[in-house]
Amino acid sequence: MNNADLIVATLKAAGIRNGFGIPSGNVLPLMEAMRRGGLDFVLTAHEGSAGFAADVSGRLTGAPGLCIATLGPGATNLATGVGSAFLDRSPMIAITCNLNTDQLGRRIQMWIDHHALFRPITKATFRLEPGKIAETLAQAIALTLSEPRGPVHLDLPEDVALAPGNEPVPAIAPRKPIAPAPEAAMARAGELIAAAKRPIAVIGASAMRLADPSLLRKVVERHRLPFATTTMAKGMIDEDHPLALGCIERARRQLQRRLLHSADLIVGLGYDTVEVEYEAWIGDVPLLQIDIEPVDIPGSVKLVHQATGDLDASLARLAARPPGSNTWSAAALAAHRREFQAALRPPAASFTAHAAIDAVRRALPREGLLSFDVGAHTHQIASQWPAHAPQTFLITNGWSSMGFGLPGAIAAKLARPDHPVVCLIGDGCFQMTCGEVAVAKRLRLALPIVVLDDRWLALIKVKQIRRQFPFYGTALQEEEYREPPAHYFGVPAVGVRSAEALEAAVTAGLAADGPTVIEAVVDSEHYIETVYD
Ligand SMILES: Cc1ncc(C[n+]2csc(CCOP(=O)(O)OP(=O)(O)O)c2C)c(N)n1
Ligand SMILES: [Mg+2]
Repeated sequence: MNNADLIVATLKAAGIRNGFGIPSGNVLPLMEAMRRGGLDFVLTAHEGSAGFAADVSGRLTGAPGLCIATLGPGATNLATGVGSAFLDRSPMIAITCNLNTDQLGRRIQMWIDHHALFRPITKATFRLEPGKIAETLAQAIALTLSEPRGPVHLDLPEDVALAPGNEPVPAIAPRKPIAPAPEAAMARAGELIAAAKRPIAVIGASAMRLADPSLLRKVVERHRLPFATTTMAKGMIDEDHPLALGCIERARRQLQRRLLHSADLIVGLGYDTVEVEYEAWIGDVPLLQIDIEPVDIPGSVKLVHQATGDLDASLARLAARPPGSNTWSAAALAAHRREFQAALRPPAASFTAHAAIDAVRRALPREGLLSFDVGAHTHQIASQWPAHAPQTFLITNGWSSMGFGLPGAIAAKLARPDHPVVCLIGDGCFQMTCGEVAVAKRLRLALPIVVLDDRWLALIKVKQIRRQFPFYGTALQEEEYREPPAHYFGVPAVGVRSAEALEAAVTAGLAADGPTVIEAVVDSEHYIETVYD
């Protein structure tokens, strides 16, 4: 057994089943240990994708996601995905395989200081050293899984990987919850909710990591609290719930703001300001914040109270408090939902982006997972897509990097092979990550990859319009649309020009024995109305 075998045995003991990355010679000892030890190495087309895939694995499996890269350019590519796990708070072990110890710091091909690179985007960065491998790994795993979760980077010099590993595999410590909020703070929170006449709960990204997500539903039902969510928290409570108001600060956000401004108390439940800062939308409405750490707000936000501590514990306490008697009527909430959903779908004779998104939703069963990407389509999807369960709506909104959707979908399908998974991305994002189509093919994943082909970096185009800049540098395709090639890397590709054809293609793609690229040629002109309202 060498140190690489010890690392692999420890990662497996932590529940990790695969690792994403791209090798070099320096990575080979670790990859060989993975092969021998039965920890699958998944070759990606780009290290950034390996990072995004590991981020999603971490969210879905409960074990840290694992990504692996070589030194220098491998590490800088990987950093884009590691940053996602950092701002979006996913558990992740990111390993860079380095030169031999005596070469570190010298002017040698590809060398850079990995610790300096990863320090600002990880919870910690460690060098793996002989005699301290087990201890360092145990510490890294405990750290990445503790709240707030986030990536830990490990640097592995090649000579260390190959040296005999005579340490025992360490015990993996059970996850320790953070301290609960003080009883008095929760009592005060309960009183404020009970006294409010028009309270609205806004569920945020910390709630994605609840051990028991059903506590959210218990809280809103107990207090009859209408609830909205941020983009990442969609599905934490089924959006078909009669108290659901939908997503805030995305498409048709003015409509949502109007309702939020009519509240007399906003109750932030696990609201992480990394997705959208409170001052962007809260106005003068008083804020009650219930989260795992003190809220980040400027003086203009009227914070009336905050309860900081383990979110499961806080919600369990709130769900047990006496209910209040607010004045919301079910009819008013239903009318708001109808108005919001109608406004997202302006009528048009053409095949619109919103019609395409609805067609994909119809084709994906309720329990299916969606992984999507960053652009105007993100806003539209976040507002109009009904999400029915936790962990079915996969996006980065803290890091907000293009390129998340396709590797995220691949990782989701690996983590949930029995669930239908669809990837839905913009054409700009597809151009950035289309090499990953070959990865899905190699893994034989039944994965429809729907590209919203609107020929623009539409989100930036909309911003050009709003700011009265001429269009420049935002067109992806200037010539007439031509049908896609028969295949990308052996993956069949089809072009569709109607909602019916798209729905049929996604249904067929879900039943196929490998991925399908479906290019939906859409008219996204309505984004100027819906996305930037
Ligand atoms: C890595 C990265 N580069 C640039 C951006 C800025 N950006 C946000 S959305 C977007 C356009 C995305 O285009 P596309 O995938 O076609 O989606 P659309 O806006 O057309 O729906 C850009 C360039 C980003 N978020 N991430
Ligand atoms: Mg586009």
